[in-house]
Amino acid sequence: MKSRAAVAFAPGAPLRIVEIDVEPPRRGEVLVRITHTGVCHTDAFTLSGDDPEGVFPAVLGHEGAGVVVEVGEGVASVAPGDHVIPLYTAECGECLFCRSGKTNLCVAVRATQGKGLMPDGTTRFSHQGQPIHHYMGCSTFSEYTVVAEVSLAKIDPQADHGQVCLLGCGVTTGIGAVRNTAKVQPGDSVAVFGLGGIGLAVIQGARQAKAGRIIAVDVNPAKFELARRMGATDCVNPKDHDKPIQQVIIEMTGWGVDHSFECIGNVQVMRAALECAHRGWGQSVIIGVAGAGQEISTRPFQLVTGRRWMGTAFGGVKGRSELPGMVEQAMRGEIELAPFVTHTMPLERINEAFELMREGKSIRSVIHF
Ligand code: NAD
Ligand code: AHE
Ligand code: ZN
Repeated sequence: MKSRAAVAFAPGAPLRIVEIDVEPPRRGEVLVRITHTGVCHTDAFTLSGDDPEGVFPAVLGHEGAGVVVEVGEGVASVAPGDHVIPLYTAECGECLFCRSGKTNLCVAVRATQGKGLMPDGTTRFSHQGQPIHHYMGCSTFSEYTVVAEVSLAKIDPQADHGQVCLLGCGVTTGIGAVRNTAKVQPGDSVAVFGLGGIGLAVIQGARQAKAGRIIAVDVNPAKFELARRMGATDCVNPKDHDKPIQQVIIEMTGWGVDHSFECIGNVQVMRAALECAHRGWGQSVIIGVAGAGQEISTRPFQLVTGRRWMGTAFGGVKGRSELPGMVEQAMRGEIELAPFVTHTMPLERINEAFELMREGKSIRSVIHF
């Protein structure tokens, strides 16, 4: 079938809106009509060419919601008409990781996903006879996409796709990092570095967890108003200080914060986030994705004196078993999604969404088809 899609033909180049060919779903696969998709910084990161797993040409996008159109052989957990959110972290329920009860990092389709291919090692997308790669197992920048059955969360059909698409990545990642990874407790102090969709979701999660002080850090002060609305108690711009930001936060708090979260993808800020964690027990969660070849460093003494360095993917959330419940929480107003949606636009204007993000003018642009 034909599908309108925004295709990344080459790193660094704008997406091109073209008509692509989409093959029917094979065994264990599902054809989904995407209704809405957010644009996450990770899409921009991969488009930039800095992602070691970035392959071109590809249909990017991993923060979508849609409706099942057709299922391949053997698919039993979803049927045509079901409303779904595609998952870049699958949940097969059977692999070593799923069975461990310790992680959401299912490996069922991860190896081929990282190569931009379906689990059988081929692609369902082409343009003028040339193959186009998939992305993160989702490829939500195409009106019709094919994903593995294990990469679909079935959600309440009453949910507003224009909002719950953000649970496909950003909001779930931030809230999940607080609930599942850091396990923030009432009264805990928190510092959040980077106030995009991820950082603001961390703040919302911290407020839900009844954190005490929530310190929001960004070099763009335009982000502070929404951060305060989400629950930040203090907003700090590192540019307003002539000492390292970790020192500023330690001076604000006495011994540092109980939890810090890096939501940027900057390895220097990752260090600062670790070093502003409380002596003896403070923990720092890396959420941001850093470019190929970049490494983190700190003095080992920072860890010897009790700080813990951690990371999280999709906020530790198991997509098929836990995301439907988060959609319900959003429908009940327990997770607030509306403030994240600063812009909406049709697929044809998707490059504006990347530009708005780059300029720091948006939190999330939601694309509709
Ligand atoms: P975004 O671009 O919307 O927001 C990033 C924010 O960081 C901006 O407000 C920017 O002003 C701020 N910033 C940049 N440099 C800074 C600095 N030196 N100090 C303080 N603030 C600074 O991005 P996003 O969509 O919120 O994503 C954030 C990061 O999280 C990205 O690296 C993305 O790839 C990553 N991510 C990871 C996961 C995961 O599962 N681990 C999921 C989603 C996104
Ligand atoms: N491809 C990159 C890694 C990118 C990465 O870390 N992705 C996050 C999700 S970002 C969503 O916006 C993630 O979930 N990682 C775990 C996984 O299995 O991909 C690289 O460095 O190769
Ligand atoms: Zn994302």
